[in-house]
Amino acid sequence: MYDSSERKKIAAARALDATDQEIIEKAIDDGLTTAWDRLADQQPQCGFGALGVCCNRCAMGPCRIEPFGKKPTRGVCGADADTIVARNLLDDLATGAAAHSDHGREVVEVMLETAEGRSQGYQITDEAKLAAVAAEYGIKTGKRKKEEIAKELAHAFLEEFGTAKGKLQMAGRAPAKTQEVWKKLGIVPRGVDREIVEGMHRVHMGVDAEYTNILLHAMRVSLADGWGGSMIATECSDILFGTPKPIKTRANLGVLSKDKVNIAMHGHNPILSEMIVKAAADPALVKRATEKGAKGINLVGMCCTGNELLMRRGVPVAGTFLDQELAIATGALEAMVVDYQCIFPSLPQTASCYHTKVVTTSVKTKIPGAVFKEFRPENAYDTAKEIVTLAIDNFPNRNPARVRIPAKPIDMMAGFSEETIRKALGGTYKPLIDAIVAGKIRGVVGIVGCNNPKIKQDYGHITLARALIKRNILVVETGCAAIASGKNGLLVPEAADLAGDGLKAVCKALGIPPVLHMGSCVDNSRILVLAAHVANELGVGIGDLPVCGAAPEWYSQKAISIGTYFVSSGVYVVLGIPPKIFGSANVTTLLAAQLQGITNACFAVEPDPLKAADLLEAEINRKRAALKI
Ligand code: XCC
Ligand code: SF4
Repeated sequence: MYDSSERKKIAAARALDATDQEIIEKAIDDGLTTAWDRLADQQPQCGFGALGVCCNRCAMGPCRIEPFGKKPTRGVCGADADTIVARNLLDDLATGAAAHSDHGREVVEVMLETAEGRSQGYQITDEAKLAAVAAEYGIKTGKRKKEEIAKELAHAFLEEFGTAKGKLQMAGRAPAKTQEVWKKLGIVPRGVDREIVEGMHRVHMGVDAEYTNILLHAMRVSLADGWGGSMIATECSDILFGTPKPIKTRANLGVLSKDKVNIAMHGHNPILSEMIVKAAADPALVKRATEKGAKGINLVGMCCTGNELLMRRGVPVAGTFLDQELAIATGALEAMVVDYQCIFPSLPQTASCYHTKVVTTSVKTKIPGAVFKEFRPENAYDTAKEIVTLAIDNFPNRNPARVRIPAKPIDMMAGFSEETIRKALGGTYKPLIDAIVAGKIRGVVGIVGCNNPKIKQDYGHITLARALIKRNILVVETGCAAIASGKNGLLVPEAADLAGDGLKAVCKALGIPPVLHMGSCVDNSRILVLAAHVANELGVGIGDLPVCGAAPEWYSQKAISIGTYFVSSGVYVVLGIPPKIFGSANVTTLLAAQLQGITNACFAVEPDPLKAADLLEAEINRKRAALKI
């Protein structure tokens, strides 16, 4: 057991945010085991694994390569460090691309079922976007019913997954010069599923052994994600639920309510969380909540499904990836409802210390100890009502003596879709381009990705964002990075005061924050589209723009795919957590140097966010100089 000053010290080392620290202390007090404790239990972590030189691919293994040039230098099959490291990276990347894309496919399926009248509670909401995207696919719109157009578009989207056309339609959104680079490299993405499956094929023992060839395919898989699966997820979600517009909401664990039924929605796909939002507004359920002694129903989001909800509905967000256990540790949560991705398998165990029920909803994500309520589009609304009822009926089990809710949520603004940004600028990016040419804004950095208990929660995101805006670099964000900024007060227009004079003036004139929340992780596609528009207006490639990316606290395989599609599209990316590649000098050199000569972008690894800011600024200056601005 720790005394109170020890607890404070531990909490301060684990998280940047005071409300998180408060609940970390409570969790320690309550005797919970969290990700931080489990990371400590794992020490020392396997050095072979960390360097990427461990292979467990086939039954002749597991094998590992001695990283310092001694024996063994090859696995049983004869694979060397280059092959093993590259194959492991492709495997991780393909897993991440599959996660984004399978999520995208589910949204398309709901759109199709909705268009055919087979879903319950959904509708086609954004007709303007439907028409615009349909036109890109050559689908006639005119006076046709929105359902007819949506049906045809859904089929066209599904084609992108297993297309026989030989080229992803969505990837045609990239500037010609960028596509030219892909063509030269032979990595034009052909179909979402195809690239992922081919990736799985290539990592099988005895298939691809040449690290450059493996990594080129990894780039192709990532492009099929960013310009395919993820982009389709975003576009289709906008059509179904509306394209985000600027919206105000609040963030941190203080968004939980002491007298209402608290339901946290955690995971990724808006098709579940949107329906829970709808069900929670059902008058019969609101009445039931009061009958159980609550003052109403309080919905909060977590992680990316939280981002989907706050972008479109202004639903308050309880926190990032490392807040999932803390939300339960408040003792104030009646239910945590999840779909998939980034859900700790330990949640039911954490919840068992309180009254909280963990509800799984996807056949793809079952967790021992959770309540499973299968969520299908045909009876989505009924299932959502059942889940909300389950939470309401759990309210009387809350033990007020074990509840602790931090006092103050922080105001934040979100909803900066590409369309919204373009519209705010007057329909073209010329004002942004002018500001960049004039040097008022030096460039743009996308800060994206997760938390990782290996770095103090949110410290990397916030330190980097603050350093960049001070240097007049506009920051756009998605995923848990964006939520971190929300919790830290960077997503309000007043935060412009923290920016350098040039950026500050632009933000004040437009009434926007210096850090723009652009959505969930699949919404990194919004950043790609924005970059494509700007590049097209200038007649250059994305690789020519003073635009960079950073993932200071990433943990997920999805982040590997995201980083790689940015680099493949010409955007330099700095990682705060080292990828498992350092066991191969060749792979490392290719990713951290040689790629620059090909896509005009590469990866860098820099755990110190202030030094990362220096690297990003230097890259922006390099690209500005090449543009002669
Ligand atoms: Fe997951 Fe998307 Fe990472 Fe957050 S940022 S930890 S992937 S929730 Ni996507
Ligand atoms: Fe070992 Fe080769 Fe099998 Fe990997 S694929 S486990 S290196 S034999």
